[in-house]
Amino acid sequence: PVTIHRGDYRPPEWQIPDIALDFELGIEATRVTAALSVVRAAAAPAPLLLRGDGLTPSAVRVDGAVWNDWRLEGSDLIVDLGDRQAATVEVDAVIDPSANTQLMGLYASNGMLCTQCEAEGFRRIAFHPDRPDVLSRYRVRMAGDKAAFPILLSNGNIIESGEGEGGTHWALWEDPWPKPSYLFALVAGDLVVNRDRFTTMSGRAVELGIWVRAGDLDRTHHAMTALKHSMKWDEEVYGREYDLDRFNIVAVSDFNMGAMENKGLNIFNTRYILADPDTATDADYDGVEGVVAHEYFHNWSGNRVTCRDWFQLSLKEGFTVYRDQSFSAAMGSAPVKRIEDVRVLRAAQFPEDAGPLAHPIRPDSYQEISNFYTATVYNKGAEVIRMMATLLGPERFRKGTDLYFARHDGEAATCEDFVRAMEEGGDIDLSQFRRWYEQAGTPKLHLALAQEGEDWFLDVTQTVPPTPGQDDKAPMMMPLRLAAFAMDGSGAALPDTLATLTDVVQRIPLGRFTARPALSVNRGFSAPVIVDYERAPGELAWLAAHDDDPFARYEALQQLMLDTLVAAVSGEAKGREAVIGAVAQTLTGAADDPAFVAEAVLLPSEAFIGDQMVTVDPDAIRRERLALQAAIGAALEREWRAILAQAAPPATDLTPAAKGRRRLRGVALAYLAASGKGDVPGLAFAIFSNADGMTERQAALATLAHGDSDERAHALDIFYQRYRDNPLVLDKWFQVQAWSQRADTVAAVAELARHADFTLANPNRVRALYGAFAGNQAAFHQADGAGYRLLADLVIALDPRNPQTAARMIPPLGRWKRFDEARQALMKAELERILAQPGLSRDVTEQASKSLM
Ligand code: HT7
Ligand code: ZN
Repeated sequence: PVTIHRGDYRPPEWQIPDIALDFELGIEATRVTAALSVVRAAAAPAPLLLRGDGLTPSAVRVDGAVWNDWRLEGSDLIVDLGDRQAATVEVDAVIDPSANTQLMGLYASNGMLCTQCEAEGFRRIAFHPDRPDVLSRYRVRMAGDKAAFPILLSNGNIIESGEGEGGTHWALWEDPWPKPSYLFALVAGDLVVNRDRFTTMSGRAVELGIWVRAGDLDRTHHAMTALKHSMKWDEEVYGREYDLDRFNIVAVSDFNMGAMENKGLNIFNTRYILADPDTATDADYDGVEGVVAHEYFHNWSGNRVTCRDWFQLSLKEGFTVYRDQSFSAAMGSAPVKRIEDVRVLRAAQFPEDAGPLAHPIRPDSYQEISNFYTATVYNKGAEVIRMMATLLGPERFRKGTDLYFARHDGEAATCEDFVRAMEEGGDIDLSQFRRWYEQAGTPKLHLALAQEGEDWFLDVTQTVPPTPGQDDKAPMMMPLRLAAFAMDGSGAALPDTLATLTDVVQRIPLGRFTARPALSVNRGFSAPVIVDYERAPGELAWLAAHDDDPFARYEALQQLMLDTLVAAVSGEAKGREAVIGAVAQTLTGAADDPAFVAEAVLLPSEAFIGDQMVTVDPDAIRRERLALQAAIGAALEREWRAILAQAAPPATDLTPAAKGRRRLRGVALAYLAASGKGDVPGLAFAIFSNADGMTERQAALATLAHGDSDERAHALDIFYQRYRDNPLVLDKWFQVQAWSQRADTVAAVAELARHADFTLANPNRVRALYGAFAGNQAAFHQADGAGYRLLADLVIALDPRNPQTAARMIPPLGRWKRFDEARQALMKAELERILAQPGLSRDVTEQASKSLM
């Protein structure tokens, strides 16, 4: 495969100010005519290069006349326009959406037609440069059978519509805002709409529509509320107003990712639109709110200001994730949201940064851009924006974003443009900070206290580990929030302080203390780093109880648990009583802030425990984590039972307090189950049966799924019978079984893959079973390699159908260096078996071959 390098960027030789697309729609044959008005941008004459993927041109015309001066080079179309400065180039082609199993370009899902063009899907619809720095105004005419496609949607505003011959109809849409091809969208199908209105800050009325299949309308209200909240928030916090008369969202069930921000016509995975209390958990509700916001915010961070090239992806994704995280924090509990975001970062991004697929948030090269929609580009990218916001403070950060939007509106910009706007708007020198865009790897801060009389100091030593292709690293500039407290009750303290790290070794004064203070460091997770600090006895427990920063209290308790678990895995019994005491102490705050308490008392994941070890021992981690869970469950049995004895809030109550109480009940049930008390299966089954909503029902089912009771089989059967016709809920049925801590989970997953309701055609179903399984550390890493074989079999079977989704399953196999020699050999053998398949996609080839390095 060809490697594309960031340094090779050249501006486009032709611009395309206007595009007219004409579609004659059919599920098996859609005729597309693309008329591109091209204008030479380069000084020297160059032929027009139009990318294609799976297209055959049936005719080419230039300025209305048949044109023969063209050729195909691979799948691309080269049109020689001589020394013309401008022309209208028309190309006809026919595509078969029903055969499009990749779900990129124009495809059929449940009888409807829809598109997905980011990153390079437009070239599967029409010949086009298909690069984000070519921006055009689009005029889209579509015609089709009225019975099959009563609704015809595209970007922008509808200009005209009418009836055609033989039961057909047509619509003409126009988008006044120039956009790159990846933001083009079209939907045709039998859909119903939830309509609403929003009046913008300048008083313009915007018609909002959420389009779904008949029967799903009642499940769109939360998404609509989230959309209106997002529109208001972006006006208030960033001064960004919506800029079209309509904003449409369409939900489709077959979708490679979460959603897509096409201008004025977002297309969503149903998973991030449909929610009602009976079928969606509180976490699902939060997911809907966050993704609706994310895609809406792209209207400015991504659409009005887009990316010059795909190396700049984090320009729109990192910034937009930061924006959606801030929005969700404002809609609910900010500390709990921060805990959740950091948990995701540590679970998905830190391992990526420490493995063979590590890359900077602005990568230097790629073979297949779809492989770079990663936790690094998205989530670490958001952390990098967050650090700039922290360094600048809210007012100067807003000045920076105002300048960025004003300066680059209508342009295809770079990460460098963003940083420069922050520097100028925020009046700060970010020269060194730019390393975050260049260097991969999670920085490590080694901390040590120093004392001169009663003056205390913190010595910070920063290292950035080597990553593929980057052996030597320079220190990063980062904000480090910290505080220090006397543990003797004297009240002496260093209040919340922001230090800026720039050097490899740096000393930070902490102030005067008569004895070693408790150190609260990286408060709020001000920098995405790993902190290495030898604590004094009792310090973590003290901080877990007394730190005035909730995130730091959470971190202290997690670290206490982690230290205990890591010691236990290497055969050392320590700290169990301190953990139980700290959990008990934290539970005293349950009535005031149940959501925070639920997060804080949760044990670190098996994967995160593994991340602390030189060689991951999945079996010992499972054993010791279960043992600690059982000990906490038994020691605090009264507390867990008291939490469960209180009535659950009604499922329709979606206030943060109600969600928090349900979350805590789920945690309490899990602890009680771990303690092995005989009545727990019955109790869980009663919660499952009496639940008035999915949060409680799923939590009880997941708890039962770990065990071996009659209630387990019974609950799984009831759940399946009740929801077998609801794909999103049936996904949960697959998922809870793939998460199970039972010893027979590998065999169970293999069996579920043969279930009549399992299909490779639907990415949600694939992720529900195999994505959940690959995250089940002890099962996936079963010593005989059966888990690895199962995942590799999936990749091999899925690749010919959907290479993007197949490639996203590979990273768990690439973590082989973290395991013992026997597992290493088994994992590598599966990667090699994948690579030996004939006709492998570029997506899977890149991920599997890099994973072996
Ligand atoms: N910007 C969107 C990315 C996306 C995507 C990328 C590759 C293949 C399919 C895709 N679907 C959506 C989603 C987002 O970040 O908002
Ligand atoms: Zn995005």
